Amino acid sequence: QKFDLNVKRDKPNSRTIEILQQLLDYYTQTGDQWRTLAYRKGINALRRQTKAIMTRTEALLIPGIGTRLADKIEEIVLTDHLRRLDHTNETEADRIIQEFLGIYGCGLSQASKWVAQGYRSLSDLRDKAPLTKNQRIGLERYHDFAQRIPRKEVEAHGEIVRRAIQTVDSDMQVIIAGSYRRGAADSGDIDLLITKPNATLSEIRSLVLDTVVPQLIHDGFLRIGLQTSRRNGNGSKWQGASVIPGSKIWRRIDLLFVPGAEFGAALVYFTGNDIFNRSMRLLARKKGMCLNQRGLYTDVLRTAQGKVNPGRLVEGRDERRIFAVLGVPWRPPEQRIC
Ligand code: DCP
Ligand code: MG
Ligand code: MN
Repeated sequence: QKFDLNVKRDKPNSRTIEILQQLLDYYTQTGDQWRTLAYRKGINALRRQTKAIMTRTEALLIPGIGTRLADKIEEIVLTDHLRRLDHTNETEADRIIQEFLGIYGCGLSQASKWVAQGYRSLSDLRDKAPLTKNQRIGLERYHDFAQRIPRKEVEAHGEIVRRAIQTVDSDMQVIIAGSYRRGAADSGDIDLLITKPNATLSEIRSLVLDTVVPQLIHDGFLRIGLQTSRRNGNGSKWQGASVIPGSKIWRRIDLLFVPGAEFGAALVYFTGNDIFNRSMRLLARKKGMCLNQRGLYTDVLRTAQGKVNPGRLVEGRDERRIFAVLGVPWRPPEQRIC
C-alpha cells in the first residue's frame, strides 16, 4: 500500500496539500499532538484523491476529513491562502526573534534579518549561517548568558576588576551599579562604573583599555570583547564576558568609563532601573532642564524641532545634588524600581 502512494500520478490537490502541510509543520513544531495527527490523516486522505477537491462539501465526503479541515480546504481553493497561517507565521517569527535576541550582541535588526533569510532556530544559525566571530561566541555561550548571576558572584567579578585597576592606579574607583546596586538578589549582567575624581574620560579609558583589559584577558578572567570603544572614538564602555576562577560559566560584563565630573549623573543612569530613569528625565524636561548620563543641565532651549542649545551644566558629580536640584526627595537605589 505504501508503494501505491509513491506511484506517480497526476496530483490534483498538490497546492492545497502544500499549504496544509505548512500548518501541519507548525502544529508539529508547537507539540500539538492531537492536531498533528488529525492534519497528517487529512493530508494523506487528500493525497489519495484522484480528482481536485474544490468545495467544503466535496471535502467532507472524504473519510478522515472533518469540518474544520474541510473549511480550510475550501479557503485555500478560493483564495490560494490560509489566514490561520499568517497568524502562526507571525507569532512563530516573533518567537524566533525573541530567541535570537538572547544571543549576546544580537539586536533586533540582526535577529529580523536572520529570520528573513530563513533561519528558524539556534542550530540553524550554528550550522548554516555565516557568522562573525563574536556572533559565534554569543551562540556558543547562549546558555551561560541566559542564566542569572547570584549577587555574591557579581561581587566577586567586581572585586577582581577593582584589584586589577587599583594595582595600576590606587585612586581609581570601581562601583558595581545596575540591578546589583538596587539590591537585586541576582543580576542579568555585571555593570561596573570606573571613575577617578579628577580624571578625564580619555585618561580613564586608556588606562582601562591599554593596561587593565589586556592584563585581565591574559589572566583568563576576561574572555571576549564584544564591543570595544575605538581607540580614538568617544566610546565610553567596554562590553564583554568574564569568568571567575573555578567557574565555567561566562558572564556578561559592562565596564563604563566615567570622568569624575560626570560621576553622579552616570551613577543615576547606570543604577536605573530604566523606567525610573525615564521618569527622572521626564521630570527634568518638565522643569526646563535636561538629565542624561553625563549631567543635569538647565536653561535648555527647546522648540518643536528639538533642543536648540545644550544648556548649562548644573550638576554632574554628585548624585544627591542631582535629586536636590530636580526637587525630588532622595531615593536610595533599592527604591528606584518602577
Ligand atoms: N539603562 C537605561 N535604559 C536602557 C538600558 C539601560 O536607563 N535602555 C540603564 C538603567 C539600567 C542600567 O542602565 O539599570 C544597566 O542596564 P542593564 O541592562 O544592565 O539593566 P539592569 O542592571 O538594571 O538589570 P539586569 O539585572 O538585567 O542587568
Ligand atoms: Mg545590569
Ligand atoms: Mn548592563
